[in-house]
Formats: sequence, C-alpha cells, structure tokens
Amino acid sequence: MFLYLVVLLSSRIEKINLTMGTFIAILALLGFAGIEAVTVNSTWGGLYPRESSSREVKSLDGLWNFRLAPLLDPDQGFREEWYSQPLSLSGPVISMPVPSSYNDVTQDKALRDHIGWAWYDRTFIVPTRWQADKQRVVLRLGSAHYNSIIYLNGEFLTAHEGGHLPIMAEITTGLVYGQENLITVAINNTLTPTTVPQGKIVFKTDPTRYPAGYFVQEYNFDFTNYAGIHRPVYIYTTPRTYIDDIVITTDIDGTDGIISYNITYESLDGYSSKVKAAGCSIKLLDKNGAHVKSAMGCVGSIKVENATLWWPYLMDENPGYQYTMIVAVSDEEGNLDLYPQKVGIRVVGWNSTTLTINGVPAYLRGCGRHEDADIRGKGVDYPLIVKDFSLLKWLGANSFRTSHYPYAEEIMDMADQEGIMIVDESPAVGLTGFGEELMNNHITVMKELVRRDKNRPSVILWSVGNEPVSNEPAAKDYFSNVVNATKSEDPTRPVTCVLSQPKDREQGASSLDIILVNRYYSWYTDTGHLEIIEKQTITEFTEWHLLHNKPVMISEYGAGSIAGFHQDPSFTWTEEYQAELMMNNFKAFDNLRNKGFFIGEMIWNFADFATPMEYNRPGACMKGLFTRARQPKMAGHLMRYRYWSLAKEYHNSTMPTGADKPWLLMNY
Ligand code: GCB
Repeated sequence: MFLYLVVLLSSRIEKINLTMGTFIAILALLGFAGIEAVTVNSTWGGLYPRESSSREVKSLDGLWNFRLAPLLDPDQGFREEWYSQPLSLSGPVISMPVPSSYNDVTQDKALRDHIGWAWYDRTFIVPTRWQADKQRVVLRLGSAHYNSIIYLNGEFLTAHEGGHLPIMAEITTGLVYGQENLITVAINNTLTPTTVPQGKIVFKTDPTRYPAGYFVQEYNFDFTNYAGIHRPVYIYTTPRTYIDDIVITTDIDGTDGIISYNITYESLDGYSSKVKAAGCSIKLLDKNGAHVKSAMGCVGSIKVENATLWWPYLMDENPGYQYTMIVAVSDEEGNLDLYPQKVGIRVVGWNSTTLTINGVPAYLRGCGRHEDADIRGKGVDYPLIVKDFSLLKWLGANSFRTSHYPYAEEIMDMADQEGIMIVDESPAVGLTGFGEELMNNHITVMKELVRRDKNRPSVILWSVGNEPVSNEPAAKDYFSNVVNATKSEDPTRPVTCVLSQPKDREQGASSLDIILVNRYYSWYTDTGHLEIIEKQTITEFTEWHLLHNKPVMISEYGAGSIAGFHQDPSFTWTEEYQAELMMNNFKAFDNLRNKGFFIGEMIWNFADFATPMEYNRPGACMKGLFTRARQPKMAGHLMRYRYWSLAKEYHNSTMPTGADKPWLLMNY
C-alpha cells in the first residue's frame, strides 16, 4: 500500500519538481497519518462466514455512504482523517451499493474513470447479548479492489493488498455493543509494477499538451479495472475458542470414499490450558441431512462405505454431490464451536497425457469468463450467478476458468454444487519484470487463494496467471518458485499458468503440470484467413506436447462479433465469422483429441465484457458466445451443439431438444 503512494508521490515530485527534503517531509506526513503502519493481512483461516448453532452471521450489505478523494490530492482523506467521524461530515457523500463496483452506478464520468482513493462508510449495531455471551466477533469482506484500509470507530483496523480475495479482522474489543458503530473503508484502484496484477501511473508532463498534474493509469490487460467493495460484507460471531480452519482431502478406495481432515482452532484467550484441553469431533451428513458417520480428533480420516462421489456435470447422473461435515471444537469451559463444511469426495489425477477425475479421463468443455455485468461491474449479483450457471448447463459446458482473478465464493459454491470444474486463476494477468518483490506478492496471493478454495471439489487445477511475458530469462526461476510455493500449499491438484509466448521462447512451461495455451489464429494473426486455423492449431499444440511431455489444452481462442451483424461470405466482426472460426477450430480439436494428450477446449469468452475506451473495440470485448445481457449469439447456439455432441460422445448424454439441430452448420 505504502508503495503506490510513493509511486504517486514520486511521480508528482517530477511534476512539481520537489526537493528531496520536501519529499521526505511529505512521507513524514503520511507516516504521521498512520499509513506506514499498514501491513498485508493474510493470516486468517479460509472459512466462509456460515451460520451454525454457535455462530451468528450479520450482513452489512446495502447502501453505504461514499465519496472520492480528489484526483490531484489523493491523500486528502488521510490528512483530514475522514475515517474519524461519519464521512458525510467530511463533505458531500452519495449512496453506494455494496456489493458493487462503483464505476457505472451513476452518470458521473469522474466516478467511472476515477484513479486513487475512494471512501465508504456506514453504521451498524450489534446486540449487547454478543458481549454478555462473550462472543468473538469478526468482520469479513469477500473482496475490495484493489487495496483497502479499514477503520472501525475511527481506529485503524486492518489493511489488505489485492482485490478478489477476502479481508478479515477480529473486532471483538473494537465494538460498542448495543450502540452505533462506524465502519470506514478506503480503497485504492491504483496498480503499480509490483501489484498483482501490475499497472503503472503515467504522468503526462508536456505542458503544451496536458494540463498540470495530468496522469493516466496503464495496465497490461483488456478488461475494465472495476473498483469497489465487490463482494458481501459480513460480521459474524464465534465462541472464544473457535475453529480457525479445516483442511480436507479426499481419496477413493474401491467403492469407499476416504475423507481426511485437519481441524485447527484458536482462542481469544491465547494458548491457555483451556485451549490445550480442547478437542474436536466431526459428524458427516449426507445430502439429505442423514447421519453417515462420526469421529473424534482434530486430525484424522473417515471411511465412507459405498460413497457417492463428486462428479462433473454430465459425467454422471448425479453431479456435484456433496456431504456436509459438521465440525465441532469444544474447550474445557464448555465453549462449543460448530461449523458446517461441505465435502465432495473426488480425486484429481494427472500424468503426461491425461487429466482424470475419479480415475476417469476428463475432457474440459468450457469457457474463459469474467465477473462482469452492466451497472454493477464486478459486484456479486445472485440473479446473474444463477443465470450464468443456467447458461453454462444449457451449453453443455462442464468447466470454466476464473480468468483473470479468483471469483466470488458465491460463484464457487455454485460450481461445487452444479459439478462445474474450475481452473482457479490468480489475478496475475500479463505479468512482466519478474522481480523479487513482485514474486513475493504473487506467492502471497497464491497462498491466500489456496487457503480460500482448498476444500472445493470443483477446483481441479490452479492457474498461477494468464499470459505472462515469460520469454524473459528471469521468468524461469520466477515461475518455478511461484509454482512450487503453490504446490507446497496444495500437493493434491496440478498447477498451470496460461501461456501465450512462442513455445521455443517460453521460460515458465517447464515448471507446470499441464500446459494451457491461448491462440487466436485467424483473428490476431492471419486475420480473415479461416482456412489456416486447422493446420496451425494442430501443428502448434502437438509441438507443445512433444516439447514438454505434458497434457495440453487450448485455454483461449475466438473472434469478436457484434450481435446482429451478419454477412455472407463471412467477414470479421460478423456472427458468421465468429461461428466459422469456431468450426475450423473444432476440426483441429477433433484431430488433436485423437492424439491422446489434448485435454480440453475453452473458448474466449462466455459473454461480451467491458473494456476501457479503445479505438479497436466498441466498449467491450465482443468475443462472447452471449451478449453482455446474456443472450445467445449464433456462436452460443453452435457451441451448444458442439458441447452436447461431445457430452454424447464421452458420456452418452442425451442431447436436449434444440441442441441437436445443427442448422447453423449447413454450409460446412
Ligand atoms: C487474451 C487475453 C484476454 C483478452 C483476449 C482478447 O489473450 O488473455 O484477457 O480478452 O486475449 O480478446 O484480446
């Protein structure tokens, strides 16, 4: 956090030509404002706030007060201590929905395009009984983008670097029970060369062309850098001795399932004798809530006879099956904490050619996606979540990649439940430079991601990033370190990185378990020449396998199309061109599938999504199968036919009416 204030400041130094003495004086001022005390907080367990008979959950979602820090005086809020009293007393505020991105909810261009700090606050009351019952209270934001500093009742509480992952702080003693409490969240969307993802602030210093202080944010990705409190905000209680984390791994032995667990607990009272004497027990329930098995101990494993396994959608008649494990920890004083943890019993396997689920080879039929919609940007939206999973199943897809950052836990819950396999990706998109500070931040992000998603059966592959500029020599050690750090957090899943560099120059691939490559033949190269796709795709993906002796998958391909734009013969940007490009790719994929190492295809993109203003894109990346409003283009219907045909071929699935009519393919 401190770092990008320095970046902004140091750039301003150039601009207004400050002396070093003045610069140091400004840093001292920031120090005085308490900003240097901010550290990244990543020591929490990975449990989502869930109700149980020992835990209460209270939502802080709704309309918060909001104001921006001025573009040219980003630190005003800290200097004037806006967090010390209600924001509305510091100046004019507007209502801001939480969760949501702030960019697109008003008519204000300055808000849409803001760079720097934005301030949120609201009040809330917690019942006095929480204090009487000696409850521990925790605040948890699902994510806020990018950097956040949180204050409770005017005092610094915690800070977190990075969007897309949870922010947590224990607030038991900072609360005023039975009366109003004030929570203030300052967030900053500035990206720098050492944030994940990277970006840079570029000052335009030519006074003949730009006004004084003019700067822009640049970054190496095409999606809008939406900002805001993007995911739900909860406060929840636990007893004083509480379950901090649960790590589950599963195995299969014949028809039985093995669930291994490791329960860790902590206490507000520290490592006292009462904590030493604490014990754990578990009770496993089936999907209908019927008791299956019980066990004692914080570390152990249980055998589930004739287990119902977790299977991907269309790979089994009963996909996404999950048991519920009721985990209990009790201490000597009788404090009992209960947490309901879902468990899907499944095993991911991989070798040099194949990815398996429960020992059965899996062919991924999926999409790259974005958390993206009009008005709310990247804010969690339940109707949208249900609609998107409904469309994935309509397509007959069995997987998606959380391109290009970890998705909301509410989305991941649906994937677990519906049996949609996930390539779980970090926010490291388009990395370059590969210095030590970046690497350490990247490793921190991977650890937080694994801690959050480790128990999810849907997650079958970790992706440490997308399209790094990994032809730089430094990339070799960099990726080896990031991949190894990920594997030491979770040895049960393969690790990949989505590559785009030419295979003979790529430095990161040797560290990966599975090779994922993005290729846009006949779109970004040989534009208009659809006839070259088949040959180039077959050649290149075969060579990737021969070079690394690993399973290979295409993680992006596609073409932009403007819905309703038609031309025959097909022409770039028409629905026909997009569909025809897909058909030519399918021919290549079918050839590669027969070679035995090609494990999947994911089109770019599920739906059109917002991009910054550019002359080469009409406000959005138009490569969606669906429009941004989630209506199918010709490509959506074609993909439905493709994916259901594959499901029929692999799993003998019955094509739904409509999916079996290849009327779109008449000319091919
Ligand atoms: C890519 C990126 C993706 C872009 C896509 C495009 O290779 O991974 O984020 O949106 O190309 O459409 O240019």
